[in-house]
Amino acid sequence: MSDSNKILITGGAGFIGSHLVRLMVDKYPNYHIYNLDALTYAGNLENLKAVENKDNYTFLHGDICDKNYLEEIFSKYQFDGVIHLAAESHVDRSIEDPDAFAITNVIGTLNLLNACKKHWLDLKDKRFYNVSTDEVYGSLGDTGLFSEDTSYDPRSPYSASKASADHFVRAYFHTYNLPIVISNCSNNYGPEQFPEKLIPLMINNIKKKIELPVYGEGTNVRDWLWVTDHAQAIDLIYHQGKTGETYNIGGNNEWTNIDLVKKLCAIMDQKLNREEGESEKLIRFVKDRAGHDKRYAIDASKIKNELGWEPSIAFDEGFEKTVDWYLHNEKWMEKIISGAYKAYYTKQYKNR
Ligand code: NAD
Ligand code: TDX
Repeated sequence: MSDSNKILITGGAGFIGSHLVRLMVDKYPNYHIYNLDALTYAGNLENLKAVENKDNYTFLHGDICDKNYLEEIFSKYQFDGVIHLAAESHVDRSIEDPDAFAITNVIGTLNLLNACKKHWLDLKDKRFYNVSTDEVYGSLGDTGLFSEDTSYDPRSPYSASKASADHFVRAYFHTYNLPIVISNCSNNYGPEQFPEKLIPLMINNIKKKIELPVYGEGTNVRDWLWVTDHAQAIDLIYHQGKTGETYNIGGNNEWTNIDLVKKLCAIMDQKLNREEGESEKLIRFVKDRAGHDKRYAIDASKIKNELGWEPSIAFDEGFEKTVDWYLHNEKWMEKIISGAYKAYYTKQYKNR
């Protein structure tokens, strides 16, 4: 699958999407990368400044729920491949408003599948890649790992919507031979993540000496992966993954939330010349997330053995780079914090 050269990336103005768009535009000057994004609260064109004037990049402002718009761009541009990341991505929001997740994540994905099915009369060298999450597998106990054979057991409205999308994608492979591939990845961290997510939220709060809301007892475990490593895995799977297959992607890097937040506090104390232990005093154990999955952890041996992918950087290095990025990009953060997000965050926090 190496000769596809007109690739539609959806959700390219979001956190992972913008890393992927930049990687693909730079790495493949002979490809044309089309970025379709609705610019919801989570979309941010500032993340794409480095590529916005490149000849092999086009931004398409549109909604994957708008079938007419999809028809228009599929007719006009004749894409060879789709890498689908556009989604409502935040679990807490899915608990408050599940419908938005069903609409974008399920119906939006279905619309894209239908557009591919209609326009790809010759399926040779075509590919629909669905970027999914480890959360579709449910919640682990103290031991064990999610493999590609783990049964789906989604527990939040977010993960239910992502699981449903994955099922539709596989159904289009089996029913219509649509050449698909899926990956399920663990928690990403790095620059340009929307500050509703744990790490950038905590960095911002520590910096401003605002309380640090740790859900429940902070014992839930997540497996963290450097976002560029995820983008590189997507590139590899898009080009070399086997049609119809699923690949798990993970960092082999499990942390309890409380240990992660304490590590962040320690790094930030040093960087901000604060007394050792000062930021930790901001930690508050707040009401738990409803249905909070206990532990996620990925067995990434398939992608390692079959495609040769492994995380490229150690967590300490990636974590420090992440902190530095947010500390050096205050304007990026302030623009988001002072916008519509402020009202959402204040409301969330008051409810806890
Ligand atoms: P994000 O919330 O940062 O970005 C989502 C992007 O999708 C935004 O730019 C937004 O404007 C766009 N979008 C939303 N609804 C849209 C619509 N209807 N039409 C067009 N565009 C729309 O999300 P992210 O963290 O970058 O996640 C990207 C994808 O990767 C998602 O599918 C998510 O489920 C998956 N994923 C994320 C993680 C993670 O840790 N963040 C881990 C595994 C998988
Ligand atoms: O304020 C907080 N306090 C807290 O304790 C927030 C925002 C989160 N948490 C906890 C909940 C989780 O156990 O931290 C952990 C990480 O939370 P999030 O950053 O909201 O991520 P998570 O719910 O694990 O989901 C993420 O990883 C998988 C992404 O948002 C998903 O899109 C992805 O699929």
